Amino acid sequence: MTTVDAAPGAYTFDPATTALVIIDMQRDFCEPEGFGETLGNDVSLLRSVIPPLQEVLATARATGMTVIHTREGHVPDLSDCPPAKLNRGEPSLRIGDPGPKGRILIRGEYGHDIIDELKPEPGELVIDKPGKGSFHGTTFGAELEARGITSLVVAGVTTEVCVHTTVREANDRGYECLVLSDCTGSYFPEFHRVALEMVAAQGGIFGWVADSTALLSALTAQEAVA
Ligand code: C5J
Repeated sequence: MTTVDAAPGAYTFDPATTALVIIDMQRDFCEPEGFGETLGNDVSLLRSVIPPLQEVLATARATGMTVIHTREGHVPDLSDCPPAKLNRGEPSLRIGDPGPKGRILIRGEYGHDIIDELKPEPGELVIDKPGKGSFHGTTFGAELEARGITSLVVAGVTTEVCVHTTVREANDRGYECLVLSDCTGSYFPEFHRVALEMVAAQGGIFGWVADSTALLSALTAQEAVA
Protein backbone atom coordinates (compact mmCIF):
# COMPACT_ATOMS: atom_id res chain seq x y z
CA MET A 1 0.00 0.00 0.00
CA THR A 2 1.10 3.57 -0.68
CA THR A 3 0.22 6.58 1.45
CA VAL A 4 -0.08 10.17 0.24
CA ASP A 5 -0.08 13.19 2.50
CA ALA A 6 -3.52 14.59 1.64
CA ALA A 7 -6.49 16.55 2.95
CA PRO A 8 -8.40 15.77 5.09
CA GLY A 9 -5.91 13.02 6.06
CA ALA A 10 -3.66 10.32 4.65
CA TYR A 11 -4.84 8.71 1.40
CA THR A 12 -3.80 5.07 1.24
CA PHE A 13 -4.02 3.13 -2.01
CA ASP A 14 -2.64 0.15 -3.84
CA PRO A 15 -1.26 1.27 -7.22
CA ALA A 16 -2.23 -2.14 -8.64
CA THR A 17 -5.93 -1.42 -8.02
CA THR A 18 -5.79 2.32 -8.72
CA ALA A 19 -6.43 4.12 -11.99
CA LEU A 20 -5.14 7.55 -12.97
CA VAL A 21 -8.21 9.13 -14.59
CA ILE A 22 -7.51 12.16 -16.76
CA ILE A 23 -10.68 14.07 -17.45
CA ASP A 24 -11.34 15.91 -20.74
CA MET A 25 -7.90 17.37 -21.53
CA GLN A 26 -9.29 18.10 -24.99
CA ARG A 27 -8.32 20.78 -27.49
CA ASP A 28 -11.88 22.17 -27.33
CA PHE A 29 -11.35 23.03 -23.66
CA CYS A 30 -7.60 23.66 -23.42
CA GLU A 31 -6.45 25.34 -26.64
CA PRO A 32 -6.88 28.81 -28.08
CA GLU A 33 -9.78 28.88 -30.60
CA GLY A 34 -11.43 25.87 -28.94
CA PHE A 35 -14.95 25.78 -27.50
CA GLY A 36 -13.79 27.04 -24.09
CA GLU A 37 -12.21 30.14 -25.57
CA THR A 38 -15.27 30.83 -27.77
CA LEU A 39 -17.30 30.92 -24.55
CA GLY A 40 -15.06 33.79 -23.43
CA ASN A 41 -12.75 31.84 -21.15
CA ASP A 42 -8.99 32.23 -20.59
CA VAL A 43 -7.58 28.83 -21.56
CA SER A 44 -4.20 29.58 -19.97
CA LEU A 45 -5.89 28.79 -16.65
CA LEU A 46 -6.38 25.22 -17.86
CA ARG A 47 -3.02 24.95 -19.62
CA SER A 48 -1.14 25.46 -16.34
CA VAL A 49 -2.10 21.92 -15.33
CA ILE A 50 -0.31 20.38 -18.33
CA PRO A 51 3.32 20.28 -16.99
CA PRO A 52 2.53 18.70 -13.58
CA LEU A 53 0.04 16.34 -15.20
CA GLN A 54 2.63 15.24 -17.76
CA GLU A 55 4.90 14.29 -14.86
CA VAL A 56 2.15 12.36 -13.08
CA LEU A 57 1.20 10.58 -16.30
CA ALA A 58 4.82 9.58 -16.98
CA THR A 59 5.19 8.22 -13.43
CA ALA A 60 1.87 6.37 -13.55
CA ARG A 61 2.95 4.73 -16.80
CA ALA A 62 6.40 3.89 -15.43
CA THR A 63 4.90 2.29 -12.30
CA GLY A 64 2.38 0.28 -14.32
CA MET A 65 -0.73 2.01 -12.99
CA THR A 66 -3.89 1.83 -15.07
CA VAL A 67 -4.34 5.05 -17.05
CA ILE A 68 -7.76 6.11 -18.34
CA HIS A 69 -8.56 9.23 -20.37
CA THR A 70 -12.01 10.71 -20.90
CA ARG A 71 -13.41 13.01 -23.58
CA GLU A 72 -16.67 14.93 -23.36
CA GLY A 73 -18.52 14.99 -26.65
CA HIS A 74 -21.33 13.79 -28.83
CA VAL A 75 -22.11 11.67 -31.85
CA PRO A 76 -22.34 13.67 -35.10
CA ASP A 77 -26.16 13.64 -35.25
CA LEU A 78 -26.29 14.96 -31.66
CA SER A 79 -28.78 12.25 -30.68
CA ASP A 80 -26.93 11.85 -27.36
CA CYS A 81 -27.01 15.58 -26.55
CA PRO A 82 -30.13 16.56 -24.61
CA PRO A 83 -31.77 19.86 -25.63
CA ALA A 84 -31.16 21.12 -22.10
CA LYS A 85 -27.40 20.97 -22.83
CA LEU A 86 -27.51 21.99 -26.49
CA ASN A 87 -29.70 25.06 -26.18
CA ARG A 88 -28.50 26.54 -22.91
CA GLY A 89 -27.13 30.07 -22.79
CA GLU A 90 -26.19 32.41 -25.63
CA PRO A 91 -22.80 31.10 -26.83
CA SER A 92 -21.28 32.37 -30.08
CA LEU A 93 -20.91 28.70 -31.11
CA ARG A 94 -23.06 25.80 -29.93
CA ILE A 95 -22.15 22.12 -29.62
CA GLY A 96 -22.13 20.70 -33.15
CA ASP A 97 -21.48 24.04 -34.87
CA PRO A 98 -18.44 24.25 -37.19
CA GLY A 99 -15.56 26.01 -35.43
CA PRO A 100 -11.84 26.59 -36.11
CA LYS A 101 -11.05 23.08 -34.78
CA GLY A 102 -13.93 21.27 -36.46
CA ARG A 103 -17.46 20.75 -35.16
CA ILE A 104 -17.60 21.73 -31.48
CA LEU A 105 -17.41 18.75 -29.08
CA ILE A 106 -18.21 16.19 -31.78
CA ARG A 107 -16.49 12.82 -31.68
CA GLY A 108 -13.95 12.38 -34.43
CA GLU A 109 -13.31 16.13 -34.83
CA TYR A 110 -9.85 17.60 -34.23
CA GLY A 111 -11.00 19.83 -31.36
CA HIS A 112 -12.70 16.96 -29.55
CA ASP A 113 -9.48 14.99 -29.23
CA ILE A 114 -6.97 15.06 -26.37
CA ILE A 115 -4.13 17.59 -26.55
CA ASP A 116 -0.82 16.34 -27.96
CA GLU A 117 0.99 16.90 -24.64
CA LEU A 118 -1.15 14.23 -22.92
CA LYS A 119 -1.85 11.97 -25.89
CA PRO A 120 -3.03 8.50 -24.81
CA GLU A 121 -0.62 5.65 -25.46
CA PRO A 122 -1.78 2.57 -27.34
CA GLY A 123 -3.60 0.30 -24.89
CA GLU A 124 -4.79 3.12 -22.63
CA LEU A 125 -8.54 3.29 -22.31
CA VAL A 126 -10.29 6.39 -23.69
CA ILE A 127 -13.86 6.85 -22.48
CA ASP A 128 -16.15 9.01 -24.62
CA LYS A 129 -18.85 10.50 -22.47
CA PRO A 130 -21.89 12.56 -23.41
CA GLY A 131 -22.22 14.13 -19.97
CA LYS A 132 -20.15 15.75 -17.29
CA GLY A 133 -19.70 12.58 -15.22
CA SER A 134 -17.64 9.69 -16.56
CA PHE A 135 -20.13 6.99 -15.52
CA HIS A 136 -23.27 8.40 -17.17
CA GLY A 137 -23.91 6.82 -20.58
CA THR A 138 -20.52 5.07 -20.76
CA THR A 139 -18.78 1.76 -20.04
CA PHE A 140 -16.47 3.44 -17.48
CA GLY A 141 -17.92 1.60 -14.46
CA ALA A 142 -17.80 -1.77 -16.20
CA GLU A 143 -14.20 -1.13 -17.33
CA LEU A 144 -13.14 -0.29 -13.76
CA GLU A 145 -14.80 -3.42 -12.44
CA ALA A 146 -13.22 -5.59 -15.13
CA ARG A 147 -9.79 -4.29 -14.10
CA GLY A 148 -10.40 -4.68 -10.35
CA ILE A 149 -9.95 -0.96 -9.77
CA THR A 150 -11.06 0.34 -6.37
CA SER A 151 -9.31 3.74 -6.16
CA LEU A 152 -9.10 6.65 -8.58
CA VAL A 153 -6.50 9.40 -8.81
CA VAL A 154 -8.36 12.11 -10.68
CA ALA A 155 -6.93 14.96 -12.77
CA GLY A 156 -8.07 17.12 -15.67
CA VAL A 157 -10.62 19.80 -16.38
CA THR A 158 -12.68 21.45 -15.26
CA THR A 159 -12.44 21.04 -11.51
CA GLU A 160 -15.96 22.08 -10.60
CA VAL A 161 -17.71 20.50 -13.59
CA CYS A 162 -16.49 17.20 -15.08
CA VAL A 163 -13.89 16.41 -12.41
CA HIS A 164 -16.36 17.05 -9.60
CA THR A 165 -19.23 15.18 -11.25
CA THR A 166 -17.01 12.16 -11.89
CA VAL A 167 -15.70 12.17 -8.31
CA ARG A 168 -19.22 12.41 -6.91
CA GLU A 169 -20.43 9.57 -9.13
CA ALA A 170 -17.39 7.47 -8.18
CA ASN A 171 -17.73 8.19 -4.46
CA ASP A 172 -21.36 7.03 -4.52
CA ARG A 173 -20.20 3.80 -6.14
CA GLY A 174 -17.60 3.16 -3.44
CA TYR A 175 -14.40 4.28 -5.20
CA GLU A 176 -11.82 6.11 -3.09
CA CYS A 177 -10.86 9.23 -5.02
CA LEU A 178 -7.78 11.42 -4.71
CA VAL A 179 -8.09 14.71 -6.62
CA LEU A 180 -4.80 16.32 -7.66
CA SER A 181 -5.03 20.02 -6.90
CA ASP A 182 -2.38 21.26 -9.37
CA CYS A 183 -3.39 18.78 -12.08
CA THR A 184 -6.99 19.99 -12.16
CA GLY A 185 -8.02 23.38 -13.46
CA SER A 186 -10.93 25.72 -14.01
CA TYR A 187 -11.62 28.85 -16.02
CA PHE A 188 -12.71 30.27 -12.64
CA PRO A 189 -9.94 30.15 -9.99
CA GLU A 190 -12.45 30.67 -7.19
CA PHE A 191 -14.55 27.70 -8.36
CA HIS A 192 -11.37 25.59 -8.51
CA ARG A 193 -10.43 26.46 -4.95
CA VAL A 194 -13.89 25.91 -3.52
CA ALA A 195 -14.45 22.70 -5.53
CA LEU A 196 -11.31 21.21 -4.00
CA GLU A 197 -12.35 22.35 -0.54
CA MET A 198 -15.73 20.68 -1.06
CA VAL A 199 -14.12 17.32 -1.88
CA ALA A 200 -12.14 17.21 1.36
CA ALA A 201 -14.68 18.95 3.64
CA GLN A 202 -16.59 17.12 6.37
CA GLY A 203 -13.91 14.46 6.76
CA GLY A 204 -13.59 13.91 3.01
CA ILE A 205 -17.21 13.87 1.95
CA PHE A 206 -16.29 13.10 -1.66
CA GLY A 207 -12.64 12.04 -1.28
CA TRP A 208 -9.14 13.36 -0.72
CA VAL A 209 -7.06 16.23 -2.18
CA ALA A 210 -3.29 16.44 -2.59
CA ASP A 211 -0.87 18.05 -5.01
CA SER A 212 1.16 16.12 -7.54
CA THR A 213 4.37 16.48 -5.50
CA ALA A 214 2.80 14.52 -2.64
CA LEU A 215 1.61 11.77 -4.99
CA LEU A 216 4.94 11.58 -6.82
CA SER A 217 6.97 11.36 -3.63
CA ALA A 218 4.71 8.54 -2.37
CA LEU A 219 5.02 6.63 -5.66
CA THR A 220 8.78 7.19 -5.81
CA ALA A 221 9.24 6.02 -2.19
CA GLN A 222 7.23 2.89 -3.01
CA GLU A 223 9.39 2.19 -6.08
CA ALA A 224 12.54 2.50 -3.95
CA VAL A 225 11.23 -0.12 -1.49
CA ALA A 226 9.98 -2.52 -4.21
C1 C5J B 1 -17.27 21.63 -19.11
C2 C5J B 1 -15.78 19.85 -18.49
N1 C5J B 1 -16.76 22.49 -18.23
N2 C5J B 1 -14.99 18.92 -19.02
N3 C5J B 1 -16.72 20.41 -19.30
O1 C5J B 1 -18.22 21.94 -19.78
O2 C5J B 1 -15.65 20.21 -17.33
